[in-house]
Amino acid sequence: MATLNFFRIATSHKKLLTVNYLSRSKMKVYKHFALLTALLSATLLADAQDLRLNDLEYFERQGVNVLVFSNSFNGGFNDEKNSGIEIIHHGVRTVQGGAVRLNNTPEQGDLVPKMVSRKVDKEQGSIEVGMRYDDYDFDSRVVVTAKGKAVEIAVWLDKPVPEKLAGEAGFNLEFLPSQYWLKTYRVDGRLGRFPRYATSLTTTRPNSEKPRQFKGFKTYDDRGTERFVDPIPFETGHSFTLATDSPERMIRITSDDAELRLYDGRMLAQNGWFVLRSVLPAGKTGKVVTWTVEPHAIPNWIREPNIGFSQVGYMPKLPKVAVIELDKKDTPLSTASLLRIKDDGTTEVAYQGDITNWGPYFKYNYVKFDFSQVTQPGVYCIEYGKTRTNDFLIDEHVYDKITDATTDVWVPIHMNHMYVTEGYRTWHGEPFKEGYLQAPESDHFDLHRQGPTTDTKYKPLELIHGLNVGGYFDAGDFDIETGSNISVVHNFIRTWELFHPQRDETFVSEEQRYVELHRPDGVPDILQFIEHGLLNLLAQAEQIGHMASTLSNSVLDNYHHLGDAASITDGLHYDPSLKPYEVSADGKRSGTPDDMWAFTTRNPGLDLQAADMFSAAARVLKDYNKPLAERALKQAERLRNEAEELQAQRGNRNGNSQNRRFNRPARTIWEALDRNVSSGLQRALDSIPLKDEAYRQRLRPYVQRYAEYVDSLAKQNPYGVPIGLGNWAGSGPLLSFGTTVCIARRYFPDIISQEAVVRTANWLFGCHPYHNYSFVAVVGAARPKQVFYGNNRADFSFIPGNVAPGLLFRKPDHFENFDDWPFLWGQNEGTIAGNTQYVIFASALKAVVE
Ligand SMILES: [Ca+2]
Ligand SMILES: [Ca+2]
Ligand SMILES: [Ca+2]
Repeated sequence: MATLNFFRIATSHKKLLTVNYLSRSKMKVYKHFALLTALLSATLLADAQDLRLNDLEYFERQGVNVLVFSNSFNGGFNDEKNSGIEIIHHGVRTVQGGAVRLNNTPEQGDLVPKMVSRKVDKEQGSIEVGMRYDDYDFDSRVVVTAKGKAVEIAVWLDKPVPEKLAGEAGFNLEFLPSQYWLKTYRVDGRLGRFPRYATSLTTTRPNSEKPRQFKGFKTYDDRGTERFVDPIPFETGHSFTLATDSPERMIRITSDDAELRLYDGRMLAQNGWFVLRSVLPAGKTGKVVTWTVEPHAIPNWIREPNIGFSQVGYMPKLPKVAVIELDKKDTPLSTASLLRIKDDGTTEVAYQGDITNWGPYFKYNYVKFDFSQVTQPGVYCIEYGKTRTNDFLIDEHVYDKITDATTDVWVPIHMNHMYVTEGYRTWHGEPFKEGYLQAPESDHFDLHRQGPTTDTKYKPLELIHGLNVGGYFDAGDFDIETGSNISVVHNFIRTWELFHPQRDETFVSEEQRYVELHRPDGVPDILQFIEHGLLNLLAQAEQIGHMASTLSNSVLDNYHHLGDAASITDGLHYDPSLKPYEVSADGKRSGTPDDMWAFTTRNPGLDLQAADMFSAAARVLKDYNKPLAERALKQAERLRNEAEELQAQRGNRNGNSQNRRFNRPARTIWEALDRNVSSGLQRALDSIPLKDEAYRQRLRPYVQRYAEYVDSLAKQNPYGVPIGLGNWAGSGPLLSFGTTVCIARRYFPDIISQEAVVRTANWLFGCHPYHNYSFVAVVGAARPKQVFYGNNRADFSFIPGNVAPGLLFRKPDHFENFDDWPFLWGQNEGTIAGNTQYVIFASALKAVVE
């Protein structure tokens, strides 16, 4: 966010006082003195303000929210760094993970407690949460009670810690590294500074002492030592003040009955947080650990207004409305200004207009500033009170390049089984040279499963030839999700058929398994992208006989790989007759069980989805690559016949009807529209070029109904787009909405307004809650997000063209998108299906506004 002007005034009275007395005129001094007096007396009042339990069942005082299991741990990936006791400190969720945990620095894959009860006692001002570890038959309770400006956190045990967990179970609280590193702390009077880099001490201990991990998987490769790495605290004591140099992050934690130990979670995992913990005493029951936690509150803190606008800018003729997010204690101003930045660097007021009220939405209040009447091309910024935005363009060409980074950079970097290079830089070598093994019956850590039969001719762990070709890395990980890859090819086909983009900026040689960015090779890239996706999916159909559910990692310790995709596995065939880490004399096999697996349980619904895509791909590729088109057609027909037969046998024909929408007869399009116009309209619109005028007329009332839905969104939230409240932010439904609106506008401009068309783009490019950075690392944005959960996230970087899921909702009323911490996938991970969906949306937007 931009500079916190108000906060600066409110926090540095002393400094201001000195500077002002010395350097300003008497009048100014008087004004400042009056202001400071007002602030200081307000401060005294605010000091009397204690943490109280509010109606949303969290502890609140101005600038501080303490949440107690408003968000509980879910089994998805276990520790998602989004749960337990959390603190939202001056608007930023900097503390989470408060719970009884079994590790010094828990990571993804470590066990999390199940919340078995949550009792809110308004009278006492306390929340009690019951926690359980089924694996160890271990129950505990945490009681959080407001005590003045602090909360007391107490751990209660009705039975002692199980013997196996004695010395391991403790109460943990985690602090966001990017908000604490380089800040100072004080421990029992000693000073220190949070490290920017993970460099504290560790020890190793026998694996037998390691608390069990998720489903018995191991997050680490012990290289045959049979020992795991355990971090050692870098500070211990009874009284901690964190961020003594930073009022907005300062927090004091004390405990009389337990030692506090401070660990660096990044020692084990780049996404680790700073962890403060107290080990639970062995053999004791009752109140076993008590902490007092006091987050500092800046007196009368009011959050800086967040002026949402499009960082890509605005086309002159299109509507231009900024949405300004305000603290509920903030008083809305009556006007805002649009400033024009002239060629000599000075600014002038281009427009001053009224602020209109939208109203409250979750924890903030929203007003709008409409500057649509400014149409003169130029460089502008918005000024609202003391807050001034960065600059942006009003220009005819602002959308010209909005797909380029995604198609030229993000997509080719995610091509699997290829060497990918850009200028001097190699993004990755050729991954998975040893191919894929038949998955044995297994559960999986990335939500997959191999059933008791393989549904193939292969024995468990037998090599399935020919699968290491084509396909796209899923997202921030490197597996091939078949469903996603089918969507990807569909998305490229749709892009091609709707827009015929001839752009050629990528050299792709399937023969050389080589991709070079920014080197044209005479072939439109989209055709090569379709071909590359198709190659893997066809190999699945041909080699396995049907579609695999996924091609994924076999061991958890290489699933969280960060770095060159070619080094995830050793490239050698796994040979169980060799010892782990041993390589055969011919250098082709190893005893390291790192080969990827193909999960092959047959799903006729997925086969039908693939069959539809194969038919469409054959249509598109018939002139460009005839042999491949013929293979696709052959598999389409075979898979369709077999899948229909299988479904008939299994008697669940209707269960998968939804997968067949793409090629469905018109009769069912109307059915789909009658059922749900907002989800059915996109496919119906896609058919318009193939149909007659009567079809278009029949569609009209549905488009009218859709327009009513679009209008209703503007009443649901200030941004007028669908906002997801799930554990993964809502970019998928949002992009689908945006695309439908654009294409509906293309065919029915009298029904769908221009205002509706720009909403999704504006949201994606910066007009959204929390901050105003573009969720897309897009060319043209003045301020794109700086970190994403891509496969280079450990470098606090991103891959150009990525589209973040965006705004993550945390119950009960908080939205966020971290821009200094990439590791939360629900808000920062771009996926191959989502990003190719973005290519369609952005192409549709460009086409409709031209
Ligand atoms: Ca995945
Ligand atoms: Ca090309
Ligand atoms: Ca291998």
